Amino acid sequence: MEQDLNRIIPSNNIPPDIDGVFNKVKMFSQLMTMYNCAIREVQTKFEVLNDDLSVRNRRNPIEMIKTRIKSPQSIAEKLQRRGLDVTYDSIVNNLNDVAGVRIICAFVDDIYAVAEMFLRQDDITLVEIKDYIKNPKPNGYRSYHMIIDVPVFFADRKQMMRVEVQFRTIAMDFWASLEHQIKYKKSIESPDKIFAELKECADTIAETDLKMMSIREKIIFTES
Ligand code: 0O2
Repeated sequence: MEQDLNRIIPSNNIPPDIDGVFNKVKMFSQLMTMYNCAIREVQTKFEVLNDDLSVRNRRNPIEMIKTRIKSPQSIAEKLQRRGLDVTYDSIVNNLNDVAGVRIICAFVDDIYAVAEMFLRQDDITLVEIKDYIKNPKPNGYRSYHMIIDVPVFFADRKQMMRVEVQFRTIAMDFWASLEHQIKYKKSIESPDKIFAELKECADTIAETDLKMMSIREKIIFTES
């Protein structure tokens, strides 16, 4: 154990407030556990909705659920970018997306239907909606974002925890994943051309999503 600690903090460089440092690390780790619990609550709610809808309609509106906790580095970068302190309180008060749940649907109208059903649950508090499907970003990004508070029952208390839920179609998710990877690549040849091509792809994907929806309508309509 002592050896492990020496690897993290060399013995000739121990900060005078070492207990304070360890206390902060412990509090940060507890906070991340709380966000993880909130993710599990939200994930379960969507799984239940999906199971119920698949029995009723013989079709799963949700194709996939992805979850993530923001990394300590991304948390610090986002706060610093906004000129805010990197502290426990600052994380809780200023960041909406430490806990993230991504709902991937096959069809655009499933996104709105599932989002509405989720919001009807009386323990969910809606904080904000950003509809980047109706109002895409200039780069072509499309997704339906929802910031919500969900109650989590811990050993000694109930606490509302903030979670960002992003809804996308499979195609929008494919696009966003690639765009995200490219954005963080330091050395791209002719980036303007690539971003223009990506914007074109985003528009084609949006058109295709609409066509897929109309094909599905025809299948459902003509099903015996
Ligand atoms: P990561 O790595 O996914 O965590 P807010 O969080 O609401 O206070 P912000 O960040 O402007 O403020 O909110 P917004 O615009 O709703 O974006 C939040 C998240 O949406 C981003 O988180 C991305 O996950 C996703 N997103 C938004 N715009 C784009 C985009 O142009 N391309 C891609 N690929 N994803 C996007 P992070 O923290 O940026 O990243």
